Amino acid sequence: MWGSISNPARDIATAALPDKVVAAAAVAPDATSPQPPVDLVPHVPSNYPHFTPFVENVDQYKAMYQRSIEDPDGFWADIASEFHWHKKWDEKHTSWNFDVRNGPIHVEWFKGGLTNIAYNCLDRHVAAGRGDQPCFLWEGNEPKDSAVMTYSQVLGEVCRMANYLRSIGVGKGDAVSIYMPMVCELPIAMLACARIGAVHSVVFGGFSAEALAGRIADCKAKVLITSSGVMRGSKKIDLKAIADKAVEMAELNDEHLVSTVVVQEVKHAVTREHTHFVQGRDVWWEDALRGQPTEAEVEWVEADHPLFLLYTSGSTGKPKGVVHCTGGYMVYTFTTTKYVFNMAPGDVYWCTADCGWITGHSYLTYGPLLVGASQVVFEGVPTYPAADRCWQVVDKYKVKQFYTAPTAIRSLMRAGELYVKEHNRDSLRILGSVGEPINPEAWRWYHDVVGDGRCPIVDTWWQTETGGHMITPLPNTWQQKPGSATLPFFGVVPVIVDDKANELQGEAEGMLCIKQAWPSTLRTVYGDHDRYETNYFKPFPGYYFSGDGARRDKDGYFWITGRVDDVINVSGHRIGTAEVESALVAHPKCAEAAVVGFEHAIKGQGIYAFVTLMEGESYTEDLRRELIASVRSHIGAFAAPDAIHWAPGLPKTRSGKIMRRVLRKIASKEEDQLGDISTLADPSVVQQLVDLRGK
Ligand code: 6R9
Repeated sequence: MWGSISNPARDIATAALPDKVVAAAAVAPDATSPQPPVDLVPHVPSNYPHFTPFVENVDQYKAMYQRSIEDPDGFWADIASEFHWHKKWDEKHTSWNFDVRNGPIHVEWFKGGLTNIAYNCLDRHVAAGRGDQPCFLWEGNEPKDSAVMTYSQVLGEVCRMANYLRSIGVGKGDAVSIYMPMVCELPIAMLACARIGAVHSVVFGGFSAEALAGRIADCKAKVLITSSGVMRGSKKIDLKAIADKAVEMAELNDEHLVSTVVVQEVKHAVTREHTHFVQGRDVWWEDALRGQPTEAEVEWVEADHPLFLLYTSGSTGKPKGVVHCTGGYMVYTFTTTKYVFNMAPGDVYWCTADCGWITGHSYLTYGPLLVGASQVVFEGVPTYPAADRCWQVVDKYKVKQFYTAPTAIRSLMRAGELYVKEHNRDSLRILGSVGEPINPEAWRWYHDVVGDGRCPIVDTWWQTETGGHMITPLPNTWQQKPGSATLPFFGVVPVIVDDKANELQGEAEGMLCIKQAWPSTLRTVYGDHDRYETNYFKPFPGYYFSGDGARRDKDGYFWITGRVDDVINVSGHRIGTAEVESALVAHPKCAEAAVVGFEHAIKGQGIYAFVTLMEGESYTEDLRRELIASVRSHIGAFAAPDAIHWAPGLPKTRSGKIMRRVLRKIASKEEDQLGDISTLADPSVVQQLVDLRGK
């Protein structure tokens, strides 16, 4: 059965696939080819009668999947042929080593090929006559503010920005930092970098000056593109003031950084008159682009030329600059966008993520434009001015695919059904979830209330490092189970391993690893290939280690159980406990800090900090506030601890290692389930901590 297409009625699916993919997928694999770990559930007849999936059933999926992992060169080349390549890739274009025991880790896709992702996102569609189609449907923080930009208009603006960047000496391989709110100029700036082969580094607008400074300095950005300000709900944020401070801090150690700051004016937040401007260094976006032609030469880059770096938190040290490269990332984000959201050109799609995170890169700036969708770019928050904002916007633009995070779903669920029911939502076809495990209760509410039971849910598991969806349902192709990300996408070979890197078969629970390279595999950690190998490939030799735990059930479905390292997932944002700890310890009155996650009804996980003060300092509310402020200024408001627990001492082993397991139990009030604490150097600290709870 594996490898054959059993359903003959697949005309629609076939129409949506490159012919060669379908034809080759129908060829049964030989006996020596990798076999699926367990059999999959049979396809259950459709629950969604009005919905026709591109991949019609599980058998067709299996055939395509099988080919994708056995013949990656052929499978992905067929899809890549849909794009414009200035020079075609070599016949055998992939090569990788995922095993540290066999030498340096390296990954190559579309070797020999030259292309440009911005060209494929924009020029290709304009050339095909889609220039007048809306590309961005911008929806401001206030419901009265909105704007539409067509593909031609976006292309024109991208070219003008590209020309300007070139005029100030930015070229192939140079890093550009971007620190902006969700205005169309943000993806435009990203695409302008891509057009000239510059490497963008977007920093989420919620990060503090210090966090931005670290990211500017690490990649040695020549230019910073920012905005005057932003309204977040009813709060005004002076982004430029933060950016100024960041540039100053970054330059303390290296005066050759940022030579130009481009400032885009967000009039409804902070006007020009109220923006601090550094003569000779700063330039207004409008002035920079004035007189620049709306056409710009394309920089054709090698498929493995870096497209961007994006900083993400890990369990140790400072955030890592994850590097993604052009060709593989382009083909993979396109393919996942197309199949996971069942998206056709012209579909109206809305992803609520910010471009500061990977979801905004892959499923806002790049994937949907590669498909040719019209997409909502939303500046605001889901609960402003009221908790019905999302559904009002869905109706306004007739959104077909909606993609958001469980934390948003839970907060809207709490606001109540009435907000949803006030709006009709009949344009919706697919509902996506990303960022953290979705609890079955939120899943059901999303499915039954938001989608009126008509829309399949795609619970997509992936990471900054993976660039695109890894384990995800294909909508209406197989049966869903609330809370499970279900099955691997094409080209992805997930395995569950035990502590000793043994692969576990069948039903199993353990560490989630990936066995072979997929097109958008991260290529390195910027400036630190050793760290790349140590973090991702050394923990379980032979595999990429995700940092997540997972369980595989009897039907082969994957259930992500959450991070197994010291990373906390707060509202879908990854925060390293080490980063929060060092922000706390930076306060002169803090001697030591230990941070753990705890279950939070809305955010998924909250941040719980145990703090030991310097000798002679006392516990006060003011100090608690100062400690939280320290985290806000070192990282950003989104990383502020939810709880500070005073700790005269921390539970440590005799070798001085903090036992976080014990702290987690205390944070979640489960000290009756501490287990064996006999290895603690001083077991009495546990009772002291319990006594100080809530103090
Ligand atoms: C895309 C993104 C990655 C971490 C990842 C995991 C968690 C993301 C998930 C999920 C369960 C899902 N995660 N999607 N857990 N189910 N559908 O969020 O990237 O910010 O790098 O975070 O998020 O723990 O390891 P990133």
